[in-house]
Amino acid sequence: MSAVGATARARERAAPFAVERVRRDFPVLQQTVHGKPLVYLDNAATSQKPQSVIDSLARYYSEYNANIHRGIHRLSEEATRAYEHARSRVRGFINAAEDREIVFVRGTTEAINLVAHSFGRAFVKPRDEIVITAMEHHSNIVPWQLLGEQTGARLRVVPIDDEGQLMIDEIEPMLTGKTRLIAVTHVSNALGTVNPIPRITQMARRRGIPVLVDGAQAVPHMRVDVRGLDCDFYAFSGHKMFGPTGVGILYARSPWLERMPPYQGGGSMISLVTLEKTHYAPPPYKFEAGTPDIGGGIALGAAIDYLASIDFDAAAAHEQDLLSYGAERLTSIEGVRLVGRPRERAGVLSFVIDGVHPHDIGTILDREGVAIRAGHHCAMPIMQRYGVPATARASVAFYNTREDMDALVRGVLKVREVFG
Ligand code: C6P
Repeated sequence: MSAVGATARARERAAPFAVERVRRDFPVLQQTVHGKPLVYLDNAATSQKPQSVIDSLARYYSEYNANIHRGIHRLSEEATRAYEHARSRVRGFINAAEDREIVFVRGTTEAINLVAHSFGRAFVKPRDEIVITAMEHHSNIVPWQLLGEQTGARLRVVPIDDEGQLMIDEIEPMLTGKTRLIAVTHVSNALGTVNPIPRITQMARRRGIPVLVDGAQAVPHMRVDVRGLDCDFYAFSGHKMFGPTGVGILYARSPWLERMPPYQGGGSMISLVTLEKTHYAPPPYKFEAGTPDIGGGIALGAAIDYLASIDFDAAAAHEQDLLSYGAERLTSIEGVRLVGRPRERAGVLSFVIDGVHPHDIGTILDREGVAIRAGHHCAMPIMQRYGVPATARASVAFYNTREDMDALVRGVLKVREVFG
């Protein structure tokens, strides 16, 4: 799904998606809220977890809980094996070349902070420039501002148009001898825009500029191939892709990991410590100080196994159907306006209703059993760009249905009724 045409072709090719069957794998979805069947449309904030992921966590804690890379006893060996197996599953999932390019972190936020600290400390100097875009999540803005304060580097910001598309032609003139990094989201969490990452990496590659991609909102919705994208860094969170909270991934090309200094010091990231000097472990361990979220890492592997067990292309096509159906139905309601109409969209429909604060939309929908997010979505510059304080955001996963979109629309009609 890297272009409109590709999305349309995927839809044509894909077999119908067995949504009712996959819904049974997600225990949370089987409940009522305020006496109504739960309609969970807050997947961009965090996705629900299939039973196999929950079982994987429970199995680790009930059968082989032990610290990893340290013990020589059986449980520790078993936990280490399972954790490293999960690393391999992640490598395959994003088509990285080697396991050592996969660094376990807490989530997208920590992954980007790791690069800002480590890459930033080693390679960014006063008056250097980091290029970001106007549609970034705060996680891909604030770490670069902090780096700027510490180093004297400055940010250049690629603007977006009224539809919520990146103004791609503005990028090339921004790239100069001072540009140290381009940091760009793959999919906007507030608008749903899918950005043309290969075009950006092509421009960057010609000038030897590395590219970091925030993949938090992409991995749950499309096949990601880091080598196909040709990016240097790719960050994502386990909890948005049907895995647990507390674990995420930084992919980095191994030459960078070799050259970058450690982010944090402590246990596990060393090969030899004397009171005078420390020799670091090779990547990825150099960047994994302290005891990680072992159960979480293993369960992230289980989430990838789950995704491998469903027809992912059919799931993606099903989501596209939900988004176009939902967009059409919502915009047919008087006073409802979508914020962002990108050519290619994933996951998210952001909207506002004339004269109603998005928080009121969220509250009324909740009484109908419909869970959405209302607010600035940790993307305040986007709200400023569109001159709104907040939006209501419905975000889908493959387990949502057209009936869920109908429930959303019924709820929005109720909002209109209440507010006249
Ligand atoms: N967006 C949302 O409701 P963490 O919190 O580290 O797992 O992910 C941060 C993050 C980074 N980039 C993008 C594009 C994101 O969407 C998010 C998380 C959630 O939109 C919570 S604010």
